[in-house]
Amino acid sequence: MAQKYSRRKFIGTSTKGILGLAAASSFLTLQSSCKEKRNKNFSKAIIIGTGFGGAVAALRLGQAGIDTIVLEKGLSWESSNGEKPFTKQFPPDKRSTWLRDETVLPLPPHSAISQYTGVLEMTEFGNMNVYTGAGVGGGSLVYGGMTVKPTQNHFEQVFPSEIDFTQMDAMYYPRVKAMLDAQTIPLDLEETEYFEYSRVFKELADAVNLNTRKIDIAYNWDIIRQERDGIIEKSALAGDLIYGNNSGAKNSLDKNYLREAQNTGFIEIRTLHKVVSIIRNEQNKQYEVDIDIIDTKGATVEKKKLYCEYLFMGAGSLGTTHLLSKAKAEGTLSQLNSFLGKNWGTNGNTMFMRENLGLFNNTGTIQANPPIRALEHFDNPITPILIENAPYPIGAVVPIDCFCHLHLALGLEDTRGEFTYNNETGQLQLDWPNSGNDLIIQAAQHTVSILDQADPIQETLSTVLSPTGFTKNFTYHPLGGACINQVTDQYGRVENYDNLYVIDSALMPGSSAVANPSWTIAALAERCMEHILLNDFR
Ligand code: FAE
Repeated sequence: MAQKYSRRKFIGTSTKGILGLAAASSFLTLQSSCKEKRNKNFSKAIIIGTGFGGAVAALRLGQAGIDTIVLEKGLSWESSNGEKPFTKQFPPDKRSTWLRDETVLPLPPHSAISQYTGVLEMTEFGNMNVYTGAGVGGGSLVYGGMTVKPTQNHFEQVFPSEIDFTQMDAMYYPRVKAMLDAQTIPLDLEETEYFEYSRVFKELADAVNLNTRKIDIAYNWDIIRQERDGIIEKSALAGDLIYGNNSGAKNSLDKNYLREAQNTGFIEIRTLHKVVSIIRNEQNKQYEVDIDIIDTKGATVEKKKLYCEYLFMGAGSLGTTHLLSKAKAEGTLSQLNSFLGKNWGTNGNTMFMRENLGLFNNTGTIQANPPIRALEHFDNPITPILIENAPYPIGAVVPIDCFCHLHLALGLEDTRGEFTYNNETGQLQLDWPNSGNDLIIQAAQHTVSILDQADPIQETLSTVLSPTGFTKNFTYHPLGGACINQVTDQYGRVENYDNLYVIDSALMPGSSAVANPSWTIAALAERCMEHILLNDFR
C-alpha cells in the first residue's frame, strides 16, 4: 500500500517549481476535506484515462493532496511475479491487441488471436483507421518513445497565440523531458549492428544534403546495453516495440508519472473500468461517471457509478471526444458548445517503405527498436515534413537482411475531420475525406524523389504497404475533437461546465506541428494542470 505523501515531501517537490504556493497552502485543507468526503463512490477528482494527459493530471493532483480515482479501461502491464508481461512481436499472442480475432498492424503479417484486452487498439472509421494504446500508460505502452518538440515557427502556426512557445520551451517541455528521461541514443549503442539501418539511412540522406538528426527517445539506454551484453533477454533489440517492451527499457508512463502519482498516496488507479457515460448533476454540481467493469474478454461483469467534484478527461482524442459527444447527444452535458467533434486531424501521418532490390546497402539482419533518427525536411516546398526511420524487424522471424527502410512521415496537413455521435449505434462517426492525407503524401513523394537522386538503383519505393507506396488511411496520431480555445479555454476548462477539463490529445488542434505528439500533449497538460491547481482548487 502506498504511503501518503508527507507535507515535507510535497513542499520539497513544489519548490522544484512544479506547483505554486497557492496550491501548497491549500494542501492541509484539501487533505482533511478529502478524508471526510471519501467514500466508496465519491472522490474529489476523477480522471478518465492514463495516457499522457491523464498521467500528468494524476501526478499533479496527487502532489496537491487531492483524492483522485483514475479510471482505465485496459489492464495494468506491470509485472508482479517476474513474468514478462507483454507478448513478443513475433509471433504475437492475444496480449497484442484490444478485443479482436486478428492482429491489426497497418503492415503484414497478421495473426489469428483470441479476444483479449490487449495493448494495441484499432478503431475503424470507413476510410481512416486510428491506432491507440490501451492499458495503464495509454499510448506510451505501444509508442516508439520518440520525444520530439516542434520548432517555434511550426508551433505558432498550429496553436492559439495565447499558448506562448517561449514559456512552453522554458518550463513545460523540460519538465516532461526530465520525467520521461528522454535522451538520444549513445554512440556505443548507435554503432552496433542493431542500428545499421539507421546509419545507412543517414548516409543516403547525407548524400543529397538532407538533414537527419538523432531524436530524444524515452528509453533507458542502460537496459538496452544489458540486452546487448546478454545480461538480460533481448526485447527492444529483438524487435519488440508496438506490443510493449519486456526488458523494461521503454520509459512508459507507468514507470514515471503514474508510479510517482501513486506514491503520493492520493491516487487510486482502477483498471478494466470503462467509462460509458458522464452526467452533470445541476443541483449539487457534481459529476456522475457511469462505468462498465469489464473482464479480459471485454464482457461487462458489473456496472458502477462514481461521483466527483472535478472531472478530467484523459481518454485520448477518440475516447474523450466520444464520451463528451455522447453526453451532449443524450442531454447529460447539453451545454457543450458547437466546436465539439471538430478540428480533428491525423498529424499528417503516412507510412512507406523503401527497398533496395539491388542489395547494395545492408540494413542489418535485426533492425532494433526503438527508432532513433528522423529526417527533417522543413523546407519541403509542398509542406514541412518529418520522416522517421522506424525499424522493420522482420529479421527477428527470418534472419535475413530485408535491405529495406520503413518510414513514418508526419507534417503540416491542413485537412480536418469532424466527429458526430450516432444515437443508434452509440458510436462516433468520422467525416474524413479519402484525399485527407494527400498533401503530406505529395510532400513525402517530393522528399523521396530527392533521396532517389543519391543513386536511383539503391532504394526504391516498395508497394508492400499500398499500391502507391504511401498509406493514406491510418494514423498513430489522432489529435483533436475537443480543441483548446474552442471546446475549452486555453487551460483545458470546458466551456459552460465548471470543474470539467480536457487534458489529453483531444485538446490538440488536429496537429502537433511537425512533431510526434506525446511531448506536446504532456507539456500542454502540465501547463493546464499548473493553472487549474492554482486557480480552481480553493
Ligand atoms: P492515450 O495515450 O491514448 O491514453 C488514453 C487512455 O484512455 C488509454 O489508456 C485508453 O485505454 C483509456 N480510455 C479510453 N477510453 C476510455 C474509457 N471510456 N474509459 C476508461 N479509459 C478509457 O491518450 N507519440 C510520440 O510522441 N512518439 C512516438 O514515438 C509515438 N509512437 C506511437 C506508436 C504507436 C503505435 C501509436 C499508436 C502511437 C504513437 N504515438 C507516439 C502517439 C502517442 O502514443 C499518442 O499521441 C498519445 O499516447 C496520446 O495521449 P493521450 O493522453 O491523449
